[in-house]
Amino acid sequence: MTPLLTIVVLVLVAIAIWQMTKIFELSQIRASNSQVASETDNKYNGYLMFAFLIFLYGITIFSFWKYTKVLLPEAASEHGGGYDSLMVLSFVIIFIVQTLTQFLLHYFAFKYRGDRERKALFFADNDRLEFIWTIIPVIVLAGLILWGLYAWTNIMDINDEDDPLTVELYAQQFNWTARYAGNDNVLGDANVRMIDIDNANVLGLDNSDPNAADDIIVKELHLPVGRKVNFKMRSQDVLHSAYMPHFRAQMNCVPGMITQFSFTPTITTAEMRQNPDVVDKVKRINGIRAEKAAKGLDNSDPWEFDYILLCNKICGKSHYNMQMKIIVETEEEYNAWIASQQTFGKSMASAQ
Ligand SMILES: [Cu+2]
Repeated sequence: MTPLLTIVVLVLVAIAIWQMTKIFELSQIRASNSQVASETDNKYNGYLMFAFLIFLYGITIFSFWKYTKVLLPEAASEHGGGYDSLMVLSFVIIFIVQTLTQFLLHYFAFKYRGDRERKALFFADNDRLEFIWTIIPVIVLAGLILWGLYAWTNIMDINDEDDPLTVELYAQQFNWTARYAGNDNVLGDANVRMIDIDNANVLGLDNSDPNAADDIIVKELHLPVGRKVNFKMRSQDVLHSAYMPHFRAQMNCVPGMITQFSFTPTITTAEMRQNPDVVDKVKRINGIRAEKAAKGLDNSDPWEFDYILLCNKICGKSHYNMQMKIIVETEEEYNAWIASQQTFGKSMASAQ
């Protein structure tokens, strides 16, 4: 309440000062009309244009310096490299065009600042100029769009070639569950209407479907490196979005339908922890955490890098914390882990 009152008082004080200056201005009798800009005003505004340009360039350089380090490390999936190249090229083009056009905009505002001696040149149109500023964006944008479409069709080409692992990602407010298809690599039928919490059937698997018995339901996603994974996404309640930033992957999870995404992880968790960018980031975060620990604050335990699955649709009050750990490991480690997990059939048998 106090901050609100303070803000209200400050706003009222500002309005009072503004009104008082207006009264003061009105009480001044002026010989000349102050509403018309003088030569000094024009010059002053012309140079202010340059000052603003310097401010824009300054804040750009500052942002590069300060925030480049919070960007994601190298892509950990097969398609991620191509995706990153497309993004970098788009950024470079936008950066060059923005730097040039901002300079021209502000320079011309300065060059053609108000001058009583100068008369404006009038011409209706210039075909050559219009052609140039139409054709250049057309070529550049067509190139970007074509490359984008090519990348999109490649990434979204979900098929069963190369013996992919089938994994379901199940979203609900506010957590993720993963389901492996088991030995047959076919997910059993499931429907939210068949959810039976009392019998631990949390994902609503169809008991009568023989494909369901060997399915494995887990709360931590393990993936073998180098093997393609076909994800099938479901949602129990509202729109969620399965976002795996390190693999450059995202797909909406929509109630009532199954959506898909596919990628091949290329870097294990252990290898990614050695990546210089990741090492740097972990060091920085643990520095902050050490400071917190010294002050006796929460969330101050040392942090270790892990891949992560996040929800990227604002789905409710605990959306910010809807996440699941992803572990990319060698084929052997994965096989050992999956063998130690209980199948749906067994967990149902022990629940009854
Ligand atoms: Cu969500």
